[in-house]
Order: sequence, then C-alpha cells, then structure tokens
Amino acid sequence: MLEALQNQKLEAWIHEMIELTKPAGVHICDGSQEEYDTLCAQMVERGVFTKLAQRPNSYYAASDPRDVARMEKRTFICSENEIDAGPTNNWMPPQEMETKLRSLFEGCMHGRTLYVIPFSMGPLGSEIAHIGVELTDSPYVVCNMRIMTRMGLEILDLLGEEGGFIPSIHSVGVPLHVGDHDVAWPCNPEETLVVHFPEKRSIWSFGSGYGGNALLGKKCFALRIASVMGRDEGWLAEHMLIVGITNPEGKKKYFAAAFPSACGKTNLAMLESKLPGWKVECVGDDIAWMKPRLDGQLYAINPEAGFFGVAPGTSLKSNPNALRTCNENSIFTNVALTENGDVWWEGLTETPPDNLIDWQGNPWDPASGKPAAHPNSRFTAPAHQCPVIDPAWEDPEGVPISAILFGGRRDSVIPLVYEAFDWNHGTFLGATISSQTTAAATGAVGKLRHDPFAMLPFCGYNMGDYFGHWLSMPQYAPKLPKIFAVNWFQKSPEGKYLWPGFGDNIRVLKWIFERCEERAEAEESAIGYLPKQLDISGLSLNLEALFQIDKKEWLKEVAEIRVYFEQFGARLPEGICRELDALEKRLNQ
Ligand code: GTP
Ligand code: SPV
Ligand code: MN
Repeated sequence: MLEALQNQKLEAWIHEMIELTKPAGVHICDGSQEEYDTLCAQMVERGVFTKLAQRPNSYYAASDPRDVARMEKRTFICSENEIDAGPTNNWMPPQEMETKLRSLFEGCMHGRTLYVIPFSMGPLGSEIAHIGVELTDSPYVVCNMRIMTRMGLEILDLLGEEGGFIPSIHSVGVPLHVGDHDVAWPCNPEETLVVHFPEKRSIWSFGSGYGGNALLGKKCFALRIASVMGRDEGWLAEHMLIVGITNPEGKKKYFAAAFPSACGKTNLAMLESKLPGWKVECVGDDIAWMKPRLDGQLYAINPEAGFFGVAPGTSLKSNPNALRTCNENSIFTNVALTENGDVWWEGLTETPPDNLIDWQGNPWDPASGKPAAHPNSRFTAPAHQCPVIDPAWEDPEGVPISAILFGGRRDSVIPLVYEAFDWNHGTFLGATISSQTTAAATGAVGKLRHDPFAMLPFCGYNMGDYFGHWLSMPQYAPKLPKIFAVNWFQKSPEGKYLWPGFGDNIRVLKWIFERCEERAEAEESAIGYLPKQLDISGLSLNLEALFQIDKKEWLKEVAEIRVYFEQFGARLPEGICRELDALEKRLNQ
C-alpha cells in the first residue's frame, strides 16, 4: 500500500513511524464518503459512536471524563533555544523531548490501525494554503479531520514527488496487547504531551483524543507551527474569525476578529443581524491566515473546512445559523443525549427534555446541580452546510480585510467598542487583551488572565517577537486594516450583562464598517476613538455605562500591564513600550 506514495520524504517518514509505533495495520485515508461511513459504522459497533435518529448521518461520542479540553500545561514549544519559545510557552530542550517522545511512542499503536491522513489547510492549490499529514491511531480523529480539513488522496497528488508537508503524529497512547479489552475512549492523561518543534516544523501529540490536542491541523499546525512560518515569511496566522458584512446599499467589507477560546468567535462569525438591511456572512470561525498582496492589502483565508464549535449556549435565539449547520453530517462530543436519539445541551432550550443521558453516558438528574452537557462539549460540522457561508469562503486568493477586532471576556473596565489611533496602537490593543478563562482549556474557569492577541496558548514562538512581527507588518502591507477593541461581556453590579450581544453585535459592526468608510463620527479619548453615535434603535439600554472610562481603573490596568510585560525583557519591542507610556500619559492628562 505504501508503494502508492510518490513522495519519498513522506514514505520514509511513515516507514520510520510504523517501525516506532508498531501498529497492527496501516490505512491510507482516501477521504471518501464510503471510508467515512465505514469508520463510523465500526465505531458504532464498538460503542464509541451512537448514531442519532433525529439527524441524518450524525453521531454522538462521549469522551473519557479526564480528556475533555486542551491541556495547556502539557503543550510544549521545543525550539532549539529556550528564549525563542519565550516566557509564555512550556519548553524543554528538543533533544531531551525527542528522546522522551520516542520512548512514549515506542510500540504505542500495538493492536491498533495507523491511519494516514493527508490534508490541506486552505483551499487546494491556494498560494496561502499548506499541506499536512497526520498519522493517528484514532478513527474518531480521522472522522473529525475529514470534516475539519480538506482530506484525501488528491492531497497526495498535489504533494507530488517533491512537495513539502508538515508531519504530525498522534496517538491516544493506549497500546492493545492480546487479551486487552479496548475502551470506547482510550486516552492516557498521565502521559499526555502536545509537542511542537518549530525549526523542524513537526508535531507530536500523545495521550489525548480531544479537540485541539488531537486534530493536529487546527491549533498545532494552523496556529503554532503556522505562526512561525508567518514570522519567517512575512504573513500572519491568527486565532481569528473572518466575516463579510454587507450594508443596506449592498457594499461589502470583510473583518477579522480575535477573541480567546469560548469568547464568541463562532457566534460573531454567523451572526443573524438585528438591523434591517445589514447582512453577515461567514468565511471562518476560528483561524485566519492573512497574507499581503501586491495591492498592499491583507488577504485572509480560513484554513479549515469545518467548525469545531462550543455547544452550550448555542440556540435558535443566540446562534441559529450554527444550529442549522449541524443538522446533518455532524459529530457531537460530550453533549447530552435525548430519549428519541437527538442531542441537547445547556441553553439549547429553556427547559431540558425529560430522561436525558448526560455527557458521561449516565441518566441525568436535573436536581444534581451538574450540567447534562460538558461545558466544553462541541459539535463538528462541515462549513459548507452553514446557511450563511460566504460565497468567497473557498476563494484561493482570500478576502481583503478592512478591519481587525480584538476582544476578551471582561465584566468591567473595557468599553463596548473603541478604535485604535493607528497600526502601532492597534498592535498594543492586541498585546494587552485580558480575558476570563473558560472551559475550552483544563484548569480554573473565570480567572482573569492576559491573553495577547487571543494567542497565549497558540503562539509558536516568543510572544515578544510576535508583537514585533505585528509592528513590522506595514513593511509588507502598506494598506493595513483599521484596528478596534470590543467587549460584549460588561456586567452590572448585579451580574447582568449590560449589552444584549449576539445578533445585536451588528450595531457595533455597523459603526466599524462606517468608520472604515470615514462616515461614522468618533470622539478622541485617552484610550482611543469612541463612537459619537451608535445605532441602538429599538433597544433600551444604558449607553453611558457601556462606554464609561474609569481613569483610576485604567491606570491600574496600565500598572498591571507594565508588570506583565517585564517577563519579555529585551524581546519586548520598543514600539510596545512607547504605546504603554503614551497611554499612561494620556490618562494622567
Ligand atoms: P472557541 O471555539 O473555543 O475558540 O470559542 P469561540 O470564540 O468560537 O466562542 P463561541 O462563539 O462558541 O462562544 C462561546 C460562549 O460565549 C457561548 O456560550 C456563547 O453563547 C457565548 N457568547 C458568544 N457571543 C456572546 C455575546 O455576544 N454575548 C454573550 N453574553 N455571550 C456570548
Ligand atoms: C479553542 O480552544 O480555541 C478551540 C477548541 O477552538 S480546540 O480545537 O480544542 O482548541
Ligand atoms: Mn478557538
């Protein structure tokens, strides 16, 4: 079978990995529907998948309760020099890590099939796209990768004899020996490691089968490795959604927006407008690759082909388009299961249906106080099924970006929206995002932490250098987007959201759109430009509270940022320090 591979480097690498991991068999994925259906049927047989009676060709999976989210503590950037991983990443000398990995992977696929997944991040043949190959012993990963990426034999053709690819190997870390009984969700949490070698541009992931730990095209390749490629080649790999906005006159612009995990990207990407005449269409909901073109603008593609979306909170009210996207051909992980073979999660309906099976496969007791669906339960759904997918979402050239938004989950201090004075100030806004942690990663939830550019867990190199790379972008693309900061999550002292959010976020997008056309008016403040007017027609709310700038709180923020920045030492660019000093000066005026 391996003889079919024309690419020598690929063949040699796969041989080496087979020798190391010792699988019982090898399967090169062709990406066909038949192959997908066969794997799903096998997983149903083994109790990994439950076929959903209410959604065509869709499945429910329950993970091991110890394997439910990204594990940031076990994620490593193993650059040759520690300083190049920087203070925000875990690091170990690459030789030492490689020795450790080789001993973990030794024989780890015993009794299992090794699947070869050739995939493209981005439309096939796009100059912005890149190819990867993931080896995995998890059929669940294969099926998710088929939805999330463009996968199949045509990728091998595209690779040809000489083409380059990002090699990535994944194992659940549970070899099967004679007499061993397999479980539905094998994993090895004690030994989990998600490792990136930025110079070699390779990925090794061991012990987890969940999300970004295991679907290696997503965070590992499209953000951690791709950010290094972008630094070296003059482009950007970002944790951003991409949307097209059309105004009532039919004029269209594209925006990209970075919010930390579980802070509203998928929702904004598919927003159903509450303002008549305004339309939002989705190019991507999680990752943007942006490259400068000859006209001086940044063009973005969505490197993914599917959505791995947060289930809880998704409803016909909050995000109807996400729900419609996962009507069929979808995989649901760690949600709750209904009596009649459908899925449910907190927030889907106001009252839960009777007789739910919870995410761990047990009858759910509403009085238990525990959620029926895990807070980081997710749907995997094909992007082309999204009713508002943008006509240009697969354009190999990408879409031109007019505005970049940065946001976080902040219950106070940060106003609803403001605009950066210029690119450097905008870079500073990205560098200073803080946000309350969510269930997307293991660890405490609701803890305020710095998450620069929403890339804290995803930057493949020194974060100080990354700030510098952003500051250097004008040299590659003279016509850069305007930059804005947004915050949908301010709360009243009673803990109620001050802003309705979701479909009403179009009101903020409208102001941004009209700022890009130099039509909307703004007022200069110490922190940036604030809207003179915002279209809140039909809403009754306290705009003053949403735009209040508390100088004392902001000066505290400045002092805190100064301490945070100290860890970057000489790698913190001058341009960022200057912005911090300038902000402090404006606040003291
Ligand atoms: P990842 O896939 O982890 O990167 O998450 P994401 O950034 O795509 O977040 P998503 O859109 O899935 O939203 C996460 C949670 O935030 C969901 O529970 C949403 O209901 C909630 N949320 C999203 N937008 C808003 C908003 O405008 N206001 C409020 N209050 N909540 C929101
Ligand atoms: C995130 O955590 O930002 C996600 C989910 O999009 S995962 O793919 O698990 O990283
Ligand atoms: Mn994400």
